[in-house]
Amino acid sequence: MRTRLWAGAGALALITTALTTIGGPAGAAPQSSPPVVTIAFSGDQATISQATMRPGVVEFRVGKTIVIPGDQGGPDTLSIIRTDHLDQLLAAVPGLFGDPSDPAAAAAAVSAIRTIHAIGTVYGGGHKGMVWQVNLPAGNYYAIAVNATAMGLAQPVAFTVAGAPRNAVLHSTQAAVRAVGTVGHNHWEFDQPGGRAISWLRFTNKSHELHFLDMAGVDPSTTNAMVKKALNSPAEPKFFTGPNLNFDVMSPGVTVAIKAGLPAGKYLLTCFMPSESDGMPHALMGMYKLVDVK
Ligand SMILES: [Cu+2]
Repeated sequence: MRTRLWAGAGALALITTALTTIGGPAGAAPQSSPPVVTIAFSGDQATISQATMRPGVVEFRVGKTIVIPGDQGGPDTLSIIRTDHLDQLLAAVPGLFGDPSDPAAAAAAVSAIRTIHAIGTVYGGGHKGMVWQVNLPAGNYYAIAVNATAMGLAQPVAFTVAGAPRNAVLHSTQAAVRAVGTVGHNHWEFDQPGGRAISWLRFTNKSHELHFLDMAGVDPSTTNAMVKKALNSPAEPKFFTGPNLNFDVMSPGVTVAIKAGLPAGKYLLTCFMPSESDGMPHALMGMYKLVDVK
């Protein structure tokens, strides 16, 4: 299985953007609807529909994104990052992309991810069509195509969160995914109380490392042994069925509500961010889980 780091570049064969654009019924309306903020690209410049907003829940919608050229290229993701050290953060990103079986590259990945963790907070991100809500505290922010910007192909856009706090309640959800564990020992939890069809999914990073969420439909016959074998093989596994939710990197302590109509079936949860312990992609350290969506 080909692994991905900072979920934007690669794995395009698995991406079905339609999945993330299908919304279910609105469900219970929040006490006050959050501002809807569109992030997109115009040429090589990221854009945002409002440059200032008050602290509280914001609903982000991803419009046109930048396309990275080449065999491993394709449409990039747009992420929301709070930092006072953008240049330093971007300079660390290429360090994530080495071959983890090379000790020098693994050490570089450890250094890179620790730097990014220390100087920024990432509030998620996604491909074109992705919609999510997140509670933003006051601070200096950027909407940024992380991979393209680190490659010199794109420019981020700054925005500011300041003023009196607003509503802090996220959209109601029908299921929850949590990344939990200590550094080097991350795993997934999933629950769908009541078994109602999923139109919004809650994703919480309760761990101490950064993670992205890759939730891919798999054949009902897929077993943990088959996943483990695939993770240790360069070949593409045959168990993927098509539906795929890719939600980009999120820092510890962050919770989002993602608008995603997930058809019932078996799914594989993975994350391939390099570990702060040894630079290995989390999934290869056991951060994968098969779950049944009702
Ligand atoms: Cu991870």
